[in-house]
Amino acid sequence: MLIRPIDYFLVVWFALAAASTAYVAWDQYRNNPEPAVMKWGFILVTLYMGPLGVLLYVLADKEPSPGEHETFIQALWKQGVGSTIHCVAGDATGIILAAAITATLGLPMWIDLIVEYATGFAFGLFIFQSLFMKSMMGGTYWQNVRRSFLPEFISMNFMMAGMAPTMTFLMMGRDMRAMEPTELLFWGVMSLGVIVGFSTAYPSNVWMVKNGLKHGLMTERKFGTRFDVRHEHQAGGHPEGGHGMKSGATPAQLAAVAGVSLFALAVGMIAPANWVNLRLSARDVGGAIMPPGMTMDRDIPAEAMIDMAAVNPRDVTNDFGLDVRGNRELAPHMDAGVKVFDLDTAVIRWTILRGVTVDAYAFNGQIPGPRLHFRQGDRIRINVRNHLPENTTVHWHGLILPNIMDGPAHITQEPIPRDGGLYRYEFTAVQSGTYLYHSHDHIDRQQALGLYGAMIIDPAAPDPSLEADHEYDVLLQEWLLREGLTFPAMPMDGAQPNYFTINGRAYPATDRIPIKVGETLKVRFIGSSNGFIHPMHIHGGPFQVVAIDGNTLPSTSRYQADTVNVAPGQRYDVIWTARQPGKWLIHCHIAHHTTNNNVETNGGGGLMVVIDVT
Ligand SMILES: [Cu+2]
Repeated sequence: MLIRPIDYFLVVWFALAAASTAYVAWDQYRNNPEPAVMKWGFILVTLYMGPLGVLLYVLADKEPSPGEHETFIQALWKQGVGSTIHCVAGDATGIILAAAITATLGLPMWIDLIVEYATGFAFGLFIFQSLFMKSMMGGTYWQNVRRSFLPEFISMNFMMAGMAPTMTFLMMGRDMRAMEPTELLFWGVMSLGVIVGFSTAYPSNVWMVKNGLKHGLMTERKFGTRFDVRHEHQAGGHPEGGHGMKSGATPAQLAAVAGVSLFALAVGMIAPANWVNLRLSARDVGGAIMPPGMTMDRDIPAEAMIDMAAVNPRDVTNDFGLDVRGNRELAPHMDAGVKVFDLDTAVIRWTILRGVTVDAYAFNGQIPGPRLHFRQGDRIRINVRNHLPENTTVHWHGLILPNIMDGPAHITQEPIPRDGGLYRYEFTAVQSGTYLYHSHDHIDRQQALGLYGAMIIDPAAPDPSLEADHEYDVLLQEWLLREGLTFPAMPMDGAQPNYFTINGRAYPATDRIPIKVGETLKVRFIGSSNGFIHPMHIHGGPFQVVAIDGNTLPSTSRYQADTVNVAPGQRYDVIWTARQPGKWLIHCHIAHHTTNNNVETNGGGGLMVVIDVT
């Protein structure tokens, strides 16, 4: 599933790479007179470098017309290309194979890099250089290994000096799908790594070809083949003595170049550890996409990344539009005198505003979760089934109940396993008033992604002083929506919210509350928000605060106010009287919280609801 713009680019890139490779392979075998090892070199490099491989091939190596290959390839820059192709084809193949295997094994990034270097070097030296080049170089296999060691070492070092930091920074960057070989992005990073590695290895290859330390491009016209355009004595390879590898480089020059190559390698492998945490592995964080602007340094633990990561759009099981509301009252079924509620968690796509959706964690496919409404004295059972991609629990905020039913993960219970785990919460409601339930496992992530709902408990004996003509619940939440992905909003760098909802909607998609002049409206403010305090204000005159955190205030303690600071976890029950006709607002008084992505639409956004008084 393609979830980011880069994914579409990569599909195009790899389609081009496939077409490029097919063209080079076809043209090499059909039209180009050179040894098989170079044909394979160009084919592999084009697979990794896509259209750039074709570019190098036609500019430096493809015979312009029959019989011209020998002269066409003579320029030193072309010989350098040939030599680098040769190195990159072998080394990169080893590196890519090693990267795919180490990622699958879940090894930390720093071990990855070392294994990749060793494998790339071994592949290049023992297979591509010494084995495939044997007929070019003459001599025995082990003579070739000895002769190729230093040139291969220099070229490999410079290549890895470019490829290693490219891989490190991109794999451990914001989109860590790049660490997973099952993701297109992993292969995209490998391709870019090869391109950068080619560029950093190229200058040393030019120097080595010039000084007879490495082969560049070659022509091979086997007698009797279609490439046999010359006279017989000019055709064929070089049966003895290879290409006359006489080095013009002095030992001092060689030592200096090799030394610098080693230094470049060390910098490329080690320096990135200043910025990214190389102790992490694909298994720790692979696949996580981090919010833009998040501080990612070398100390940041995998757990922090997982908690702040985007909801994976591939986990979404259902998609809801503006026609579906949250906070819908859930009817219990009775089981031997117990009121039984069923709550199911899942990942859904939820519309908070026309054209704006979030990927959310939800109870029963709604944000907020269903309204659990029962009576003081009721025996309650709540079956929580977990279909999230992670463990969860539920806490019944403010209730007096047995400790084992309280919900904190690893403290009073083992978390409910992902992919279908079940936990039965059962208790008797001894209190009454406005309460909430919410996740108590990785709350910072799960509650911020939507795992919360209202619990309304009617008093055993009705209290007319708490009643009003109308009731409205206000469940608050913040969202972080960037680049089409939903991240849990937190008061943390890069995780600050940009959308705000009341009952799962941002103004102007929030409800309108119709009432008549002289009628009363009971608003239950519920601090279901995860990390932000909202000073909630009602226009059109003061309200009376009648209950705080579910506790009814005695009549002497009730007070008039027009703003209450609703902190996470708090509840305020207030009764407001419609004194004048018109449109009266309920809104948060942090002005930024009444915008959508910092845009004001139709007079506001976010935490705003209109009371329509007629
Ligand atoms: Cu606010």
